[in-house]
Amino acid sequence: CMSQKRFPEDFLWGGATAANQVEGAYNEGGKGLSIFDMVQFVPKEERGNDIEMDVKSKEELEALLAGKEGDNFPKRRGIDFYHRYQEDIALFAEMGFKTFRMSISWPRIFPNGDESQPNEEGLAFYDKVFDELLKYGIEPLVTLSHYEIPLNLVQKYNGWADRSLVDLFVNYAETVFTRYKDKVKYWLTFNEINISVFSPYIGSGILIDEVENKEQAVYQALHHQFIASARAVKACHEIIPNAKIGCMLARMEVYPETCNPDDVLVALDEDQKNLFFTDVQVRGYYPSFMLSYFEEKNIKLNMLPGDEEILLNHTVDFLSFSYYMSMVATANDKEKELGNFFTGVKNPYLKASDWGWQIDPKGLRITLKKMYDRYQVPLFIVENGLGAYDKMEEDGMINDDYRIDYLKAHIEQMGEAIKEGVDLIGYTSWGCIDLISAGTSEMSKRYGFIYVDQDDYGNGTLARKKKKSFNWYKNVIATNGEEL
Ligand code: P53
Repeated sequence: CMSQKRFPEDFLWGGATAANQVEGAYNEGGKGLSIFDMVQFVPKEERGNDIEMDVKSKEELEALLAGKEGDNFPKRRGIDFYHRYQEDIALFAEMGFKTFRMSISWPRIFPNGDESQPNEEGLAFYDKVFDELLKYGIEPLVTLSHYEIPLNLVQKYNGWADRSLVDLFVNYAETVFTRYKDKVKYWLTFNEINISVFSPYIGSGILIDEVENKEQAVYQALHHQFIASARAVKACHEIIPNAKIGCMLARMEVYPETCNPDDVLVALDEDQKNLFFTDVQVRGYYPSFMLSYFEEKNIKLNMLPGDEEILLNHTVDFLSFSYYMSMVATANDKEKELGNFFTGVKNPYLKASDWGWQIDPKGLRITLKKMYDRYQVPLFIVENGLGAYDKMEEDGMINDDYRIDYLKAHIEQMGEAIKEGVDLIGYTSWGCIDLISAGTSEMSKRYGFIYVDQDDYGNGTLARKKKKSFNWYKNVIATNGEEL
């Protein structure tokens, strides 16, 4: 084949997870409760197409803490990565991973979030995980906060709504930078920092019914997170001079439903509201369209002297993002047709997953080109993949050709984007090992190359098994993306 090589030699292939979805052992090793330990599994028959992750009031939280018969909190058990990380990492190494994205659970390090001294047992656990990765030459890529806010900070401060969390977070970040400075070179601050707009509890630890002006509280909390993120960037650069630290956005590529300028404008507005987050974290200041939006909505951000300088002086080294699907925006007040978290309108040119997520590989290329045009910093895809029901055949095989098709099509478009000049430094597919879904707490929504024997109720042996996609991805990495 004469085609020009697509992926750079040092391209970081790998897979991604988060502590809250894999570790389990929620009350072992001195760990405190985190926000997602309080979210229950709700069967599809009751949940419908809604994604509802939020605890909304003190009352609701108290009731959850008191517990009742039949409670099912899947994130408390995860897939038992806490005890099985050696086996799992050996499988990642077998696939040839260059990098493994994971998160540190903040309440493993500071169980209540506001202690003066860290929990040594928690720190020691991640030492073991990083050592295991480095043993195989796998570079850890570590998210500081992936929906793992210590629950005590919710109870005491209503989460990021309170500025106190900035110092507490920076202290946590400095603690782990100092501890792991010789082991971890790639860091991310907040996972999908824009999620707070949809889910204030999961994104910012806010019990939304406890505040008067909801939007005000969410954007104030986000301001605190921007400041905390910028200060973490500063600390990272000081403590680990050869490290790279990035931001992380749930990217929502949005198309206008038609070429009617009204639709185009609505789509543009949605796009700006999504890129607002990376505007702040990559460019270092609030974009004017957002300041106008705040004014129109009578949102008054409380900024302290020095905040603007912090944002401007400590921008990220690279931009990372998740990409699963694209959206369609319309100026018409149409009925929401899709079982989709974010958007109402169906794209007639695309197929959707069993969860209504519209599969769009070219959308990934579009988004890569658009973001690289806008920011001119290295890009890193740290989540992408297909949530699907997998079936184990009688011979024990899991033939996930649909997953291979999805990943192949997306990687192809990444290659095209690189050929077209985009600086893409890595790709970690989401849920490289089956894990608990963030949105629905299902185990049966699977993303992995590795199957985990567990159902939505925690039944199963937790045994790991390679799916068909395992060897496929292994070959993708071995050929540096040339053979798909
Ligand atoms: P699940 C919604 C839409 C896009 C990304 O999601 C999202 C969500 C939240 O559900 O979150 C990211 O597990 C997130 C991961 C999550 C993954 O997407 O609902 O960073 O923690 O697991 C997939 O299928």
